[in-house]
Amino acid sequence: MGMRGSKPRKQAQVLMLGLDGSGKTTLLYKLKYNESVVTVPTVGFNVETLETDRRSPGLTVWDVGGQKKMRPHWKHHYADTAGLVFVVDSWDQKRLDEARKELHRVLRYESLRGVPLVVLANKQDLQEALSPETLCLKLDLGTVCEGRAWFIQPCSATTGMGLEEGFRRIVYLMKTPLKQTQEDIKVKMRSKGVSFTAMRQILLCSG
Ligand SMILES: Nc1nc2c(ncn2[C@@H]2O[C@H](COP(=O)(O)OP(=O)(O)OP(=O)(O)O)[C@@H](O)[C@H]2O)c(=O)[nH]1
Ligand SMILES: [Mg+2]
Repeated sequence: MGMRGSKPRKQAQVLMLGLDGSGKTTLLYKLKYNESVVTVPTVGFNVETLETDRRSPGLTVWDVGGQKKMRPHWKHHYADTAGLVFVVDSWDQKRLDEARKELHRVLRYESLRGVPLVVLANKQDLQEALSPETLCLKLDLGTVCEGRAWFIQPCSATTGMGLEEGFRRIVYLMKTPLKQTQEDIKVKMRSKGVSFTAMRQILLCSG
């Protein structure tokens, strides 16, 4: 409850989806409590609030189970979603095609039109994890993200690397018009020394 005279903080709903085992629940609890929890496959969903800076809305994050039998329930969460986070296991190349199909299916929903997307390229602590640039191409983000602000963030739910950046990024995308986010991403890529070809591929992806 807000103090007398102070406005209650706005909350924005972030929906976190991804295949079973991609690491959604692990990363949610790492972010919230900085703890490495032992998870079981989520049946239903977990919901947690995350603090943000004072000028941004707080986040209510819905982590919905990703097993095949859970996926028909994803759509029940679309209506009030302000930002979408899709978690991918960057190590599990065998299931990338399945992840691509599910992501594309989600993004086709009319109620998610224009909702910003952050793809979390999780499990980067594992050797042979695919890079975000490779994942961007394999997930065919270029075609599917047209007209949508999006970003791909490497991370590890085990070490915590990249998690805060990923959620800061979704807050930023939710607040900023599409054209400006594309310009900012170009500048950021250049400053990180991303090669011209890789940058072109990524920016072609971002439409
Ligand atoms: N090495 C490594 N393992 C991870 C990482 N994130 C999650 N895991 C492991 O991956 C397994 C699945 O993690 P969960 O968080 O339960 O996956 P989930 O996406 O919530 O799965 P569902 O609830 O079934 O949708 C667990 O054994 C985690 O310890 C990571 O960044 N690195
Ligand atoms: Mg889970």
